[in-house]
Amino acid sequence: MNGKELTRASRFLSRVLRHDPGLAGIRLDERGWTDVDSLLRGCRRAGVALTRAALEEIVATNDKKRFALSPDGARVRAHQGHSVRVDLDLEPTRPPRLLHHGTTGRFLTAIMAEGLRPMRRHDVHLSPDEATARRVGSRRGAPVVLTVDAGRMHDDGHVFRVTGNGVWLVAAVPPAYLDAPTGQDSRA
Ligand code: HQG
Repeated sequence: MNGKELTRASRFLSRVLRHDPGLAGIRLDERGWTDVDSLLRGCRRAGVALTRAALEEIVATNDKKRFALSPDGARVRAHQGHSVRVDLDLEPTRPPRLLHHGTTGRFLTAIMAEGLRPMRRHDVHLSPDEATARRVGSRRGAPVVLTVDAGRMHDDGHVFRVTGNGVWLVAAVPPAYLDAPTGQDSRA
């Protein structure tokens, strides 16, 4: 497969493994895993020619390391980002003192008033570094990077988890723990 075909297959896998397993005629188990052989058959039926080798290449080289193979290589799942109900079975973990969330200006007033909400996903996604948050925000327009007082949230009882590819998850971030760049905080 060439780069373009791999990207297309990777996008399709994101949709199937996070949002719509029915597209490939498969099911996810309660932890989000699915059997690789059925997945490859389902992808072929849906018109996305995917071999075992190509899947392994996608898992290894995907820019955000979105997917994981089980240790025996028989199953695969998305690390995070699901809209279908799955329990990723991640341990509650103490976060670093600060985390970051990349968004864009038009959401800022709502976010500073009601906090960060998971919207269509299970959790709010936070990045350990500003550069990653900036990339996330730039998917939707000129990026704005918010700082989250994660250490204080954790001390106040909010539960954080971290995925295998380094994304921090939390149910919501109330506005009191958010900082916007100078001049952009509508509360200021
Ligand atoms: C915004 C991608 C109004 C939030 C990325 C975001 C990430 C609010 C959007 C991962 C709000 C939701 C997640 C509120 C939050 N009012 N807007 N109260 N609270 N928002 O895509 O964090 O490519 O569900 O700021 O790289 O952008 O899929 O979340 O703009 O890692 O692997 O509502 O998805 O990774 O958008 O991105 P999303 P996100 P993948």
